[in-house]
Amino acid sequence: MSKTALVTGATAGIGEATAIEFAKLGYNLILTGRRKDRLDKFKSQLESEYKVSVSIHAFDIRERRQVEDFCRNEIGDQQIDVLVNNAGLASGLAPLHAGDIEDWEKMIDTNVKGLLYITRELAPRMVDAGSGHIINVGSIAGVEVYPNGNVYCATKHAVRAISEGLRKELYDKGIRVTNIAPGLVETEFSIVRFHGDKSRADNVYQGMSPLTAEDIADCIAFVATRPPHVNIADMLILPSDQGSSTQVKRS
Ligand code: NDP
Ligand code: 8X3
Repeated sequence: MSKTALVTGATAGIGEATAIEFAKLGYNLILTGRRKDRLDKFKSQLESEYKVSVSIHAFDIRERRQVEDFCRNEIGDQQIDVLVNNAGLASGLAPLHAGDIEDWEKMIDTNVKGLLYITRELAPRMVDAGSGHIINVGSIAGVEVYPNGNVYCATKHAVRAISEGLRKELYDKGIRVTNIAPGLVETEFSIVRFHGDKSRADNVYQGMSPLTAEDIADCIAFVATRPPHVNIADMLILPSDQGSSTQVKRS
């Protein structure tokens, strides 16, 4: 029987590329994001190209009731083999003493609370089934802190801590947990971070070769397809041009 992967934030970037990788592997898909028009188009594309079943669900992962409704009423008691907690964002890049509190709330509510809401709903099914894999998309920002990244880095440190906690609580229940920590990946991430300022976003990747969403999707598919006795607990993936959060070689 085909396996099922649930990918949050599948309307763009890493989540979209991950859904394609799982479709290539023959997984049925449950995809989420807020932009329903993108989900509609993506479902048709995946079903016609890869002949897998795709169910799409548009909701805001920051809204606990919407997450609960999705998990309890929309997907029913379906078994989830792989949960990819990918939905997330950075909003703003400013010193904390000049930070925008609305930016902070968006990041904390999405990257930390949203991830917790959905995991709290779906992890018990994995425990009952005695199998499953939770793959959390963290960041190099969860490993080191860079100036002006304060709250974003705090959320990704939280993702890493949550991943480690989950792993220690679930390893003896047949469930694997992985923290994926990418460096610079060119997606809509920087456009969102700079509130739609495309030229400022382009500058982030100027003169260097960033990772692509497909590079990270490839790593996620790799960790998900290891033999059952192998759990890749943590994976840091950097562009070759990046030495650390603050060290980037540019031509
Ligand atoms: P994108 O902006 O391209 O994609 C973000 C995805 O998250 C979209 O599908 C978006 O969907 C979804 N999302 C954001 N907010 C919400 C919300 N409130 N409710 C539901 N879905 C939401 O960025 P990336 O693909 O780069 O980012 C994916 C993950 O990777 C994030 O967690 C990010 O922090 C992490 N990451 C990114 C890196 C990078 O350099 N790009 C590096 C390291 C980690 P929609 O807007 O339709 O709701
Ligand atoms: C996204 C990469 O370097 O902007 O998590 O934090 S970075």
